[in-house]
Amino acid sequence: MNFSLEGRTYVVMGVANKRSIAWGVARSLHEAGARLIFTYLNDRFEKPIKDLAATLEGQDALFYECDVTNDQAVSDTFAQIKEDVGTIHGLAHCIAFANKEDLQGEFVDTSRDGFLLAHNISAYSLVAVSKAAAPLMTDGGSIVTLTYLGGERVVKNYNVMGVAKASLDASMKYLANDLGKHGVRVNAISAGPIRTLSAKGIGDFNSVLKKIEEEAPLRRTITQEEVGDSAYYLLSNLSRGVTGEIIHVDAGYNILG
Ligand code: NDP
Ligand code: N5H
Repeated sequence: MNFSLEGRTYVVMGVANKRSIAWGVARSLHEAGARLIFTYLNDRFEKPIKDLAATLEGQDALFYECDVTNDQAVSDTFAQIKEDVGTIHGLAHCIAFANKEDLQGEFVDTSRDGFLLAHNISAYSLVAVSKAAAPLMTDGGSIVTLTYLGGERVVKNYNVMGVAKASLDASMKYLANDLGKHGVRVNAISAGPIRTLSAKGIGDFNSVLKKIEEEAPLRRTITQEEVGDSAYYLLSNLSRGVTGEIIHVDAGYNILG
């Protein structure tokens, strides 16, 4: 079995900084020899991501601005990628957003706008991006998204994001069914809590991490690198028989009742 991703090209969406899960994915793919394409929200994030990517030795990365709420931006981005590199072999979707006020208190208080915003950025974006990216996967391909246990069961404060993740999980399965006939697989990784920019400022995050350390089967939290390596598996031929699946990379926490 050849574990190398040499000669293969992957799009990584959602690197905000070195703590991002997307950055863990990028590093695992880079170590396996892949060529990387990064997308970022707007020009505010262009320099930070370019500086970060410059630390990947020998990596000849490409960069595109892509706000996933903008249909034109999504189709323009993948049209440009097609022109610049031709075929891609996979894509990592590591994007989510909800208003801060909707990530505390009670879900019943969620506004219509807050609900739609969270679903637009965190769930519909996978559909839009998959539709634009799949035609570039002419040798077959693999798409991976990032989800969380709060989409499967009620987790305190996750609220509207839990409902958006349930939509993301179902979207992933319907996409897997549609795109399978074109040789494109679609899967999700359900990551355990990791301290990232998104998690910053969220009350009680320390106690969430402490509970995992006390109760998860492995008695510890997980890292960006561990999510990255599972994404590498899902984005490579090692997982060629797997689609429509959610892999929990959470030290086993989800099996607890
Ligand atoms: P980060 O804050 O590092 O990443 C979130 C990313 O979403 C940022 O890069 C941000 O881009 C991007 N984003 C937000 N809105 C848009 C938009 N309109 N268009 C394009 N990009 C956008 O956090 P994480 O690494 O934690 O999050 C990555 C994924 O992992 C998310 O789906 C999250 O729900 C999931 N996850 C995280 C867990 C955790 O504990 N951290 C646990 C389980 C799942 P920019 O920086 O340019 O604003
Ligand atoms: C149960 C929990 C803790 C409570 C809920 C956390 C939900 C987090 C997800 C979203 C994506 C966070 C979010 O949208 C934050 C924004 O309102 C403010 N932050 C930003 O705008 C920063 C600058 C940018 C970079 O962030 C984004 N997203 O663009 C869940 C935790 C135990 C696990 C967790 C943290 C899950 C998850 O999905 O991220």
